[in-house]
Amino acid sequence: MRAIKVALIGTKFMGKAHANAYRQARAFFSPPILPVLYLACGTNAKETLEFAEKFGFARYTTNWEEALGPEIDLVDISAPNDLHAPIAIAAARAKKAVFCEKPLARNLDEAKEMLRAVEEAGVPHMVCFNYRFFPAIQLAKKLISDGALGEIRQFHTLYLQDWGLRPGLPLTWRFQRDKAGSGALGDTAVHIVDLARFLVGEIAEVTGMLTTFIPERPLPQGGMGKVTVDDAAAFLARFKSGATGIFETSRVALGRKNFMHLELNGTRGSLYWNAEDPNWLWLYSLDDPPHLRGFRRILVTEAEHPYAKNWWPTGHILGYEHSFVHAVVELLSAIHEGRKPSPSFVDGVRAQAVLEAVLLSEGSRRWEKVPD
Ligand code: SOE
Repeated sequence: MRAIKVALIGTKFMGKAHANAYRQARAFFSPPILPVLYLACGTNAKETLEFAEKFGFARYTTNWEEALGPEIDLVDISAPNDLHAPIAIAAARAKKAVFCEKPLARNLDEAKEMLRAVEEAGVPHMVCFNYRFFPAIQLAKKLISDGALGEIRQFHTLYLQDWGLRPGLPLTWRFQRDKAGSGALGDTAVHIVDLARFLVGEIAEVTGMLTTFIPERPLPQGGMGKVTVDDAAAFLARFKSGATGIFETSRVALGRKNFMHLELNGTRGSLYWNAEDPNWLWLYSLDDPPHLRGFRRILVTEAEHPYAKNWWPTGHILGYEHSFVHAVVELLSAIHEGRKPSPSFVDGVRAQAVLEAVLLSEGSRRWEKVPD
């Protein structure tokens, strides 16, 4: 059984989600390649040691360049957005497989540079758009691909959170353009843009609106610092297929925690899903006899459903962390089979191109084409 040594850079929210995913992938999916938690990289030595001990990494460091060492096979980038490009480019040049958190980069140029680096190096590359890997989203994809919804006409999506309202929340990297690239646009809208591409298809043009409701936040050293990114983003989209899309995201929508809602309306059926209740997929189908038509909810935990048989008996539901396990299984399987993992850096660039067009339209107050 082949094993690959993983260097994980980032020990906060995403670092925990990824470390947990490698451990659970081994335990529940017996992947063809076994991930070995080899090196944990963080910024604070004490915290990184604790993280390494909790998750079972062989070594830890506060110098991410140690991830380029000869013993490492896979570099997992779960660090803030401004580190995605330098780490991915260096890892590619060191011939490592690269698994990068979303958004791929802070902007389109940086994303393209990262794609060039991994393609020139010929290394496996994947972006962690984890929401694709909820069983219900995989089932939705299958229904759409099988034509169960007919032609998709409309895509409506909200991704609302309210952590940005936490009293006294300091000016962290997520609120600084030079570190994050954008605010809710690149942090949460990027997920629903990826799901739109996954479920409906490529987006041709957009027109958008970005808003910063809270213009400054406390600095750790005291005083206030200027917020240089959006708290909320909303945009309209026309897909290349002719379908229409309405997107909205916010990190200051009071009362909404991780409220991602997707709805697709087709000519033969419609479906909707919500990330806060992720085991249910709601479906309306003209294939049902007229007297039985209505949105019905499917509990996506049957053995026949994606991933479900690897976990628990039917009805024993899954959660947020399982989407990362499934993403890791896809990465390991793709590496084993010698094929491109999906979604790859190409998907990361395509999503970044949509965000770039929204940013452009905010300035131009016009519809903007999504660059190819
Ligand atoms: C914050 O908005 C955040 O942690 C995102 O960065 C994640 O991608 C999302 O899954 C949960 O919310």
